[in-house]
Amino acid sequence: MTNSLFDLSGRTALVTGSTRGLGQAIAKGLGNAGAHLVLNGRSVAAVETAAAALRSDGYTVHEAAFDVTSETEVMAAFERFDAAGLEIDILVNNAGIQHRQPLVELALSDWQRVIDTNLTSAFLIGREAARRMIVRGRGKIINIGSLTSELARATVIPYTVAKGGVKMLTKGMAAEWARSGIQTNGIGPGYMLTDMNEALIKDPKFDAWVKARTPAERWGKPEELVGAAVFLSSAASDYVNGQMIYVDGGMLSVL
Ligand code: GCO
Repeated sequence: MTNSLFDLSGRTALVTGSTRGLGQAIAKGLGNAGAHLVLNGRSVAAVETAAAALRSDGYTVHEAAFDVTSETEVMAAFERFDAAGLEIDILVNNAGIQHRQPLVELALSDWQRVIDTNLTSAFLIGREAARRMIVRGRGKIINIGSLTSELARATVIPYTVAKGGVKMLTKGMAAEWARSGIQTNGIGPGYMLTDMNEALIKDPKFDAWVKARTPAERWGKPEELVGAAVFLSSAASDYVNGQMIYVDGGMLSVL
């Protein structure tokens, strides 16, 4: 007797920034739970490559290369979904970039780029997805936050501000869309072994700090986000709204 509570069969999941890193791991995990996948990235070639790899493993995969910061491209992508009869049941707003630089040296263009990619994109894509989910009376939206949704780290302030905004956007979406059968929640990854963090992982001092500051005394693996993602994508979370689940080895819980 399998437990259907976490079964995503018959559902289609759009994961932004899913050609690598956390997005790729989350997409594969949702596919393992039965979802059909819509992969996204800015690069057509990277989306094609990631889709081919997942298809060779037996997953049902659609390709949606678009710039998540472009309202025009986001709206055109959803019009293509509509034309193809592709209903996005699950949206994971994962796309994000990092920019490490002291605020006093930061250019406005870099500030804007991080805010646009990490926060505004979740609004743009969430708005298009919700317009359609509301009609159907159901939907799951998962926004990917960060430890920096709660605590600031010097030199990553635009990222911190954006991820703090992701937490409040999650609550805002819940406030407006829960009545329409949409559950919006967030996942806050801890320090994960990703390309984005390569410089930190390779820095012996930073690596030692992460291991000392984290109760689990290690970095997280991208696939360790899958459980929370499947939970928040499934019927198991039908009465959960506006919450952040921190998958951080306990870092946020200790001094
Ligand atoms: C950094 C890291 C962090 C982590 C993650 C922590 O420079 O401190 O990139 O931002 O990636 O977001 O939750």
